[in-house]
Amino acid sequence: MKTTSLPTWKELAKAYESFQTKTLKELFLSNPSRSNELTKEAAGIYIDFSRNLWDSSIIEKLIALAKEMKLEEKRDAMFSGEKINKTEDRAVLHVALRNRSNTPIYVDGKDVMPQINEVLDRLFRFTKSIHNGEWKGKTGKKLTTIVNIGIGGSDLGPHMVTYALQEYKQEGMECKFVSNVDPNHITMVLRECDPETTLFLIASKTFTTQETMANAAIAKTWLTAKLGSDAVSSHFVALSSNIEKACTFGITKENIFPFWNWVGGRYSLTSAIGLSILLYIGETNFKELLTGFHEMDQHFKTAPLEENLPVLLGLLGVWYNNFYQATSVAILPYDQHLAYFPAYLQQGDMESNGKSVTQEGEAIDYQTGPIIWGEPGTNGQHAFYQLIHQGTKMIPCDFIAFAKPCVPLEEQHAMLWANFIAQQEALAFGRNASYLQEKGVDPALIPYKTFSGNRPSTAILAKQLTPRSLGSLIALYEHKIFTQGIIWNVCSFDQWGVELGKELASKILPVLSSNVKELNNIEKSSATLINYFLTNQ
Ligand code: G6Q
Repeated sequence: MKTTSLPTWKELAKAYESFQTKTLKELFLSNPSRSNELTKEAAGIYIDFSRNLWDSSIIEKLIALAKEMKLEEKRDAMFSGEKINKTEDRAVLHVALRNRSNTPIYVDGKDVMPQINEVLDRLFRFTKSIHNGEWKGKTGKKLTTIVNIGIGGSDLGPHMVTYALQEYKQEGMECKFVSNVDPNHITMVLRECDPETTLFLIASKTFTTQETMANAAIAKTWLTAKLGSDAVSSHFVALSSNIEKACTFGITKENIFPFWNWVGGRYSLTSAIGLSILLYIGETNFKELLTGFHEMDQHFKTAPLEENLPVLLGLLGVWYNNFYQATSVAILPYDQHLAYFPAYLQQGDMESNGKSVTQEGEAIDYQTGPIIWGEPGTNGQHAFYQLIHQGTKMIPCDFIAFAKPCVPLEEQHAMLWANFIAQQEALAFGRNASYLQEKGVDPALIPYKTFSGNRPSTAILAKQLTPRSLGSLIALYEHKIFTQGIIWNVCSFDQWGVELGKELASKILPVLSSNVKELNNIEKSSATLINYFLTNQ
């Protein structure tokens, strides 16, 4: 079914024809209660949607489209454990991992909650034993440096969250991440580690990922060279759904924390994959994180679409992506703790909705997932905001901020907030030529100093960055992505697009490493690169 042939889509296209000439200035002037009407709050997250190029009539039409695409039914299907990931024949149940109300959720007729709770309990017990020193390294020392070895979904989430929640870290704990197959990455990290106090978490759902297996092998060699081969059992644990492969690597069964095939990599940070987070921030904070996720899950599941934050955020994105033809979305956190949040969302969004066939396998002739990018403010202001303010592209921006700082530097936090507000005002209302004339600006410079305004932004706020608000914020985006996937009628939970490159790399590797000059099966253009590599060793 093509979304673009639906009556509600056609309605929106018609509405866009007349709406596209409206400016934010006009929209605010024509409706004095616009700010109130377009701010919504749930699960500790407050969103001001008012500086966007839409109004209640457009929202109504977008919601009609969501209903026509059966968003509510499909959302309920996800929450009830149906196999909505059709191309992999899997349920999609990251919401079960943080189901703090513990209501049963069935997959193939079996309630998954007991196994989730059992693994969580094991993770909590393990964490306690690391923190109280009951679990020791081979030489009897406490393990205080966690090295998570994983990539993609087994890295980005834990990395982003541990960085974001560093004010909540358990005393003495350090956490490092190795993901890239580039040998520089593991070398840089191991250089800073003491084998006697380091715990390696091998985070891989499949336990076959080339990068992770290569880095895990290097870590094992490094450790055993210093502490002997019997050190592995006290310095390595696995987070995986492939118990057999983890055992073959040399990790004992008791040291493997499993998760399940209905947890997608990029949605896995609240599964065993999040052990680095748990070890770093402790059980109480980790439970708060889960609660934040759960609160937003519940809101998404139960709130009417008109009040539903992830739904509104998702529909707004569809409006820009498909009608205004905006190709990207900037994620601009005004909190340095969220430095890795844009990169995390890049995977979450682009791997989920970067698709060009429908759920029925037909080619798509409309735009799907946008490009996600961004950096923390205010850094971005001195780098790429120029293009957002005065460039030729429309770039809808998500501005994220927290009212209360995590560190006691209120004055500087106010500076941050002044910038946060000012940027959105400048984008929305710009600065026109007549104002500049009145101010006596050199007429020759007026075109350069004019800001067109009318550039959309959404303010996403919470009182403070806490484990709970972070959980809600992440879930907000997860469900936004879900909403958009339903509208675009794509399977948001597979990632076939990463396979071809992997396959080709495995064909190229033997040529690079064994110096076999057998280039017959290699693409001509790649042969040039191979030759460059081989002749410059
Ligand atoms: C995410 C993807 C992908 C995956 C990595 C790592 O949704 O599935 O990013 O997480 O390829 O996979 P493993 O955890 O199996 O090593």
